[in-house]
Amino acid sequence: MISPRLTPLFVATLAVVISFGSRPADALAADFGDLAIVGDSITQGGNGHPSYRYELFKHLVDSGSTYDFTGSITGAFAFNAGSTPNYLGQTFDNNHDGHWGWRAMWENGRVPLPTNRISNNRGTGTVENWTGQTTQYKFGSASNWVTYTGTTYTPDTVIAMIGINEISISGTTLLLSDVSLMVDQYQAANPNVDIYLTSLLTVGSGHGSATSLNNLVATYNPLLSAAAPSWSTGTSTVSFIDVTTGFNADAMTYDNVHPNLAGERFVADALAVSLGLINSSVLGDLNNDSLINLDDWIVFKTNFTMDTSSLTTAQKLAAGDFNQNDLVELQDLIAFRDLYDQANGGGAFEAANLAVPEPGSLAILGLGGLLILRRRRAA
Ligand SMILES: [Ca+2]
Ligand SMILES: [Ca+2]
Ligand SMILES: [Ca+2]
Repeated sequence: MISPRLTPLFVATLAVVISFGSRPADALAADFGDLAIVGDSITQGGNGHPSYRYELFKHLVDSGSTYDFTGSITGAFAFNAGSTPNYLGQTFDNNHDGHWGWRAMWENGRVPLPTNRISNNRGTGTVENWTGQTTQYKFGSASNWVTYTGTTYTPDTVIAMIGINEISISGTTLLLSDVSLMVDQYQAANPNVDIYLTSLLTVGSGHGSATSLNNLVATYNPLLSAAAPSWSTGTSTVSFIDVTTGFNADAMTYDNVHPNLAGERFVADALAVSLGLINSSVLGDLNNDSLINLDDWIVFKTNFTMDTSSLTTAQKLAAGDFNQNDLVELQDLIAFRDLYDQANGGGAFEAANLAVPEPGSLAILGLGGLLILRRRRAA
């Protein structure tokens, strides 16, 4: 039994992040061109939460990547994105195709968009409308065609997280088919488009259908992972990105479905690693030699208690402020321990006797921190 304090969110975050682990350590700035992030409410944001797109924006800025967020919608559900301050002098470009409450079956036009799903800045149209391939879409019924008059774009890159609103209705096979159709439509708009399909996030235990939904998600994500590469063409690469392993929906959502700040960062960090935006392939590799070992512990100890408030997101992670709370502290130490154990085997951190803080650190950790470490040892 692990107490809640022993399972901080970012430990899980980093656990999944290092599982990607195949990017060259120097992969940084990339050119994403016109970048459409597509999905549902988790992608649109609202209720004062800007969505993971804002945290991904910071990674794009940090890495010096070129991109233009593009999409048929600007802003959050009900225009309530919360606070999205400029980052390193750059403004958050809130263009996207995240549609609050929508389903893949509507976005690809297979099923008419219900008339009650367009209010509060939820958008209109279909992928084929957004990408300028047609101007008509079915609205309310299969016989009621209306004209799309919104923004159009030709994406160079698509990131899509879609399906949680329909997986219990469609089942995994039909959902996969609907996502495949969306891929076809984006490839028709631009034969050279790069498409990243993310796993679906789980929902929190307080959700009324948590067990059945999470079972469906657990079935669906591997299916998507297996299918996505097969949808690549000679000029268009389709990839799967796991943003779910380690996602703790109880702790990382504000309503059992939509990510809170920790959840937004979790998703964005997983995306950033997979997209090659973070400087090391291995989080916790503080000296950037692609290994997690004693040398990194030495760096971590040196950085302990560092104020990282003036650093970029990437720099915070590189300094050991894994939870990005502007301080390298106990929670980061616990995260480092788990990263170390993942790289070197369960219990490796304790076996190396690295957990003994130096005298100066003892005072900083305080009694609570020591108790946590001791309890962990006894567990
Ligand atoms: Ca834009
Ligand atoms: Ca290292
Ligand atoms: Ca920290």
